[in-house]
Amino acid sequence: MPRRGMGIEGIKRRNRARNSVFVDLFGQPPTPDGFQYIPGFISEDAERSLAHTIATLDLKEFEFQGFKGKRRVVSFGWRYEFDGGGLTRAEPIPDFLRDVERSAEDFAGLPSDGLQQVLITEYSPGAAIGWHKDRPVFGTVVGISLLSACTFRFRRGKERGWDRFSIAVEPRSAYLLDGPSRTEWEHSIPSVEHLRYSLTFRSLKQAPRQ
Ligand SMILES: O=C(O)CCC(=O)C(=O)O
Repeated sequence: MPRRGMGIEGIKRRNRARNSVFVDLFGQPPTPDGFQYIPGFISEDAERSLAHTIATLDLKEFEFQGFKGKRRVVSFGWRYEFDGGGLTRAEPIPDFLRDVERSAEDFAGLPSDGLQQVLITEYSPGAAIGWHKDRPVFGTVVGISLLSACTFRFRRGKERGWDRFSIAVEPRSAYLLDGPSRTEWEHSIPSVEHLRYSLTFRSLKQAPRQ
């Protein structure tokens, strides 16, 4: 599903080179270690087809300890219940996500079925996600964006204040959260202007209870 050409390894090398040039020239804060970004990860056709199917799914308002968020979600493979339920089995990852899942596993350097969970999130205009780290039961995260762009922000506490980094994440792009970008930095997305879907694939770090 990723575009043919230089391949994921080539794109990763190019991005690393671009990031270091960016830092050298403009003195911007460095990209959090373990974070990688690939624009144009999926084609327009794939985006259209994924968005079309996602629009038919039974998405529910995100619930966190009794509060409902403006974004709507559905999980496959596993779901994380924030009311104390923790990690529980969900419907298997459906066939329409299999190609993009394989591509995400390649990007993360994981074997087939190395990403056992996917959360599909719908951000309608005005929806956001606050500062957080993904739950420790999860390992690597690969996020794929559909339909519209957002600002993906990072922050990490230091003695006084925060280290910060942010990047415009475009539709059809993918990002990888691994290493410190996953475990030391928090991330958030401020309110989006236009409808956006994200597919966030995750590996499981801890053996599930069931
Ligand atoms: O929408 C995204 O790309 C990020 C989603 C996210 O941070 C999360 O579900 O924990």
